[in-house]
Amino acid sequence: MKKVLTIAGSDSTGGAGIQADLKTFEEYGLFGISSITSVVTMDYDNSWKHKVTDLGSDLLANQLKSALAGNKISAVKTGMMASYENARVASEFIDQYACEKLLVDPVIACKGTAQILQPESLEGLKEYLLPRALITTPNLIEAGILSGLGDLKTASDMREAAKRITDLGPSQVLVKGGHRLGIDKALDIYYDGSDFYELEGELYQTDFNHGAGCTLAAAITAGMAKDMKMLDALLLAKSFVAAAIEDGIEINKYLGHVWHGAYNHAEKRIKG
Ligand code: PXL
Repeated sequence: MKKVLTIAGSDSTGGAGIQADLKTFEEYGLFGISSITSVVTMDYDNSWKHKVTDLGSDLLANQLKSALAGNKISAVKTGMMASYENARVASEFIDQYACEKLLVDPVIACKGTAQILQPESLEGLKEYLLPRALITTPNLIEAGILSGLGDLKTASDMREAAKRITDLGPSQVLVKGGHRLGIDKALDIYYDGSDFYELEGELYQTDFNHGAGCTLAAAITAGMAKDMKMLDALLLAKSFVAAAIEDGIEINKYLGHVWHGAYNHAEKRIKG
C-alpha cells in the first residue's frame, strides 16, 4: 500500500489540519503518516479565539525521523508551519529522503481576514518549502500575499497571481477563488507552468465548511501519490471536497465541518 506523509498542525476540533489529511488519505485507500508542527486550540468562551502552540523543531525533527525511517513515501503534503524553524526542519527531511512529490498548502492567513497567522512562518514557507513544491494551493488571500498583488478580485487577477507565485519555486499553482471572489460559482485557477485552466464548481451556501481547504490539498496529494495526472487529481479532489461540504456537519455554535467520508458514502458502505 502506498504511504503519504502530512507535515501540518493539529486541529483540536478534528476538521482541518492533520485530522483532515489523515481522514482524506484513508478515503483514498492510502496509508497516512503524520508529523505534527503545532496544536491549534480554540476558546469556546472567548469568541472562538484561536491559539497556535508550536511543538518546537526538535520534536518535529524526531517525528520526521520516525515517520520516514525505512519508509518509501509516495507524496508529501505540508500545511500549517508554526514557525520559521518548522519549515526549515521539514525541508531538511524532504531533501534527505528525496520526497519529490510535494504539495505545499500555504496556511498563512486566518479565515476571512488578511491577518497573517504566524508572520515568521511566511518567511519559512518562502525560503524552505515553496522552492521544493511541485504544486501549491493558496486561497485568494494567501495568493494575494504570496504574489505581492494584495486584493485579488477577478479571474484575471488570479491568473497573474498564479504566474507570479511560480517565481517562488512551485512549478504549478492552484489559486482557489471560494466565497471571497463574489461570483455565484466556485472558481479556481490552475496554472501548470504554461497554461491556465478555469476549474468551476458549485458554490455551496453553508457555514459547515471548516476544513475544506486542508481536505482539498490532502485529496490532491493523495491523487499525486497515486500517479494521477495533475489535472485529473485536481478534478477528483474538487468532487471529493464538494461531497464533503454538501454533507457538512455542525460542531458547535461557532462552526461546522466538512465530512471527509462523504464521497465514499461510508454510511451506506458499512452495514451493520
Ligand atoms: O484551515 C486552516 C487550518 C490549517 N491547519 C490547522 C488548522 C486550521 C484552521 O483551523 O487548525 C491545524
